[in-house]
Amino acid sequence: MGMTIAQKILKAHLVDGEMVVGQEIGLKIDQTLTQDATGTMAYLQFEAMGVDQVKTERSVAYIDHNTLQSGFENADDHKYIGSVAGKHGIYYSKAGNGICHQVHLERFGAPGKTLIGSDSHTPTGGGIGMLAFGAGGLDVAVAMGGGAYYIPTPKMVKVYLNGKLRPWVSAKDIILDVLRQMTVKGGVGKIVEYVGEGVKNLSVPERATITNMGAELGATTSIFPSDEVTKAFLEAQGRGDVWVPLSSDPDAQYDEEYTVDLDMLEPQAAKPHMPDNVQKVCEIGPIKVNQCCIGSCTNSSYLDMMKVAAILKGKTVHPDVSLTISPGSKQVLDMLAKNGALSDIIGAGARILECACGPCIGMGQSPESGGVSLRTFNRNFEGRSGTQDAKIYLVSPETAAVSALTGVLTDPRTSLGEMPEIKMPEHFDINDNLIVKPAADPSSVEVVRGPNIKPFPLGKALEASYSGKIVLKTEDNITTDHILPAGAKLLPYRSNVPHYANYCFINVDPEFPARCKEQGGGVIIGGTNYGQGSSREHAALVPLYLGVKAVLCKSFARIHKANLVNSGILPLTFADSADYDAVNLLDDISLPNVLEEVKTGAQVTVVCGGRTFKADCEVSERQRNALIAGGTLNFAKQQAR
Ligand code: MIC
Ligand code: SF4
Repeated sequence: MGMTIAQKILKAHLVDGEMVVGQEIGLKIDQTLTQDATGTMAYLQFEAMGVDQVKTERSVAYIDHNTLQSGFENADDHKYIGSVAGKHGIYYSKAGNGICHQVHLERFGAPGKTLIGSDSHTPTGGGIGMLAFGAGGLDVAVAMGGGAYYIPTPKMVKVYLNGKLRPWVSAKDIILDVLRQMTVKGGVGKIVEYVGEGVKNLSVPERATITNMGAELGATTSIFPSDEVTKAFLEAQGRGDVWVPLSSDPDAQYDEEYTVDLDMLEPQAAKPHMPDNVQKVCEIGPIKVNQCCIGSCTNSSYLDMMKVAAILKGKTVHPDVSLTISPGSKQVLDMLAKNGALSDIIGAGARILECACGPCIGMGQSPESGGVSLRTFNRNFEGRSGTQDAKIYLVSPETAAVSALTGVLTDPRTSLGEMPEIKMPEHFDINDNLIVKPAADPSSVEVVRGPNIKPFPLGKALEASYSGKIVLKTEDNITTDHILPAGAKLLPYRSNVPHYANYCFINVDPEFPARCKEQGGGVIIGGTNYGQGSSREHAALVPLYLGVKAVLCKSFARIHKANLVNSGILPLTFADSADYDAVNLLDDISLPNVLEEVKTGAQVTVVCGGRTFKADCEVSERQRNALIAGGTLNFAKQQAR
């Protein structure tokens, strides 16, 4: 039987298990990446493993999230990451060099290779035919140490792209349409592949916009073929030697299929507060806009920025709108500066921000109270911008730039006539002077740990039975931003779990941290798709620190579930989702036979609110052992003994 692109790469990297849908497989990982908001934990865990030099072909540590440095904390984190990188064979991309996914695509990614990154948008690499996964920091640490990365064998989804995009319609509109069709839960346990004649009409950065936002589908990852377009991109980056062709076999089997007719597609927007709440821009109508933000790992390529510059050239941003621009990398910004496009952007009145995540993760530029902000980003979860009642719409760079001029949400086809044509450059300007190579003599490097860097919590071995209280009951689609908000005020504490713990679920139930402390922890109840969004393992480590022993919900998002297991928190799902309605905050809850049940893979008996019912603990053998030991690191230590 023929294979899909992803199956070919999976097979070439398979080191454990069998590729049977749902069964766990272990993969050899060629490359890793971290960013600073998850990196400190990943490197503390890597250090705890006692491995001297990374065993991957390439590992890169990026500084792109916490670049505000409003106190010593972030700068200390950067110093720690830089020194740990130098000592252990990891390349270090300094603050200012750009957003991890954009820079990795430009300078390191390679078709046919595997990549895991401690950031959920790592699948951006699928734009050049790389099999790239978002993962928790511990999984990245293990991969750096040469260990396999484990995932349940995914189902395969085909998205057929027909035809060619019309002027003013862009890659962002394609992925927004896929989100409309598949929803934010539609990709869980699946790899999404883009095929069809429409593919050849999309450049690598456009493909990367699409694979990037595959994270919002909940997909394991997304991937494009590696073809002549990929080759030209890599050659233009001076890296033609890493190109290999890759495509699916004609008789490859897919579990699901979707179609997007590119020539029929119109500009789309994801309305507040979910990326799948998608409607055509022309149907939403001319709502008043207060802010437009262009950038983020989804839409900050040279191509995107050149389009924006061409739209803004010679015009002025509407008096009521604040327009921010954050180019994705130093390469992009440098090229805009050299060819004059930066001047067109500045001249129109845009505010130029650093090449970093910035407003996407609430590091500044929070909108005004109740403000409407159009963003080219990938997430519009409530409160993520830093303003709880702001209304965030996710749109293409074209829609954002045109609306910044008109002051209202505007279908870009309607106002400016002909779309300026932007060509991919034959050569990108290459200057890697912000990427520090690992030290030639690792023993000479001293790892620097600032006072904000606190040890990470470790789980406790599972006991025969458990009893406690329900400390929180939540609804469907709880995001990791709900579990642990980010933003300018809290991101500085990513290396300080005890302090960060005071903000756990703060926007859902402000009493949660105090309640956990009072009860000595307990069990969290959730609805469907619990833990969607970011890969931040803090969303597991902090509840662990607060004594949470289990999360019992209707279903989990993939990365968060893996992070719970890694930290030794039981991921349980209601066998009968009707039981969800019968459990309430502060009910007594016990798992009278949990150790035996987890050991044998039986359903877990739950006694709560005077009723007895069953929950599933759907994990692999490997994960079972980790849960029994109280987390993956504990289990690894036991095995080492
Ligand atoms: C995000 O977009 O939410 C982040 C910030 O990049 C996260 C990682 C983090 O929380 O540090 C992600 O997507 O994984
Ligand atoms: Fe950074 Fe935003 Fe991309 Fe996350 S989604 S990596 S915060 S730019």
